[in-house]
Amino acid sequence: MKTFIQTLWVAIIAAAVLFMPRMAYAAEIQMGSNGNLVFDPAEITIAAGDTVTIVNGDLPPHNFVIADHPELSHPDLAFVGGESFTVTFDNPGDYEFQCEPHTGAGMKGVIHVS
Ligand SMILES: [Cu+2]
Repeated sequence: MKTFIQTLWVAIIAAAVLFMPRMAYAAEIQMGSNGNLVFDPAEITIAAGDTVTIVNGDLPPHNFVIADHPELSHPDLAFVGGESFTVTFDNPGDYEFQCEPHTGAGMKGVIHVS
């Protein structure tokens, strides 16, 4: 019985270690990182149901627009550094996003949702 309880504990701890980071996963993308007109990182891979927080950095204003997905976009311009918003991606796919004022400067990226 004691061995069974010990084994059970090991299994519970192993499961917690395996699944905890998954449950708590939330990616962050910075806009205008280090004074450059970029998203940082510009490419990430997340799982369906994960949340991405987009944080305003340098050289505002910025926005976050995914063509064909207005429900996931944040077209309002962010003017204040540190301003942030979160987007939850429920469906798998590749989501190409851009900052409308700076698309010509190459401020774009992609989120892969597996
Ligand atoms: Cu921008």
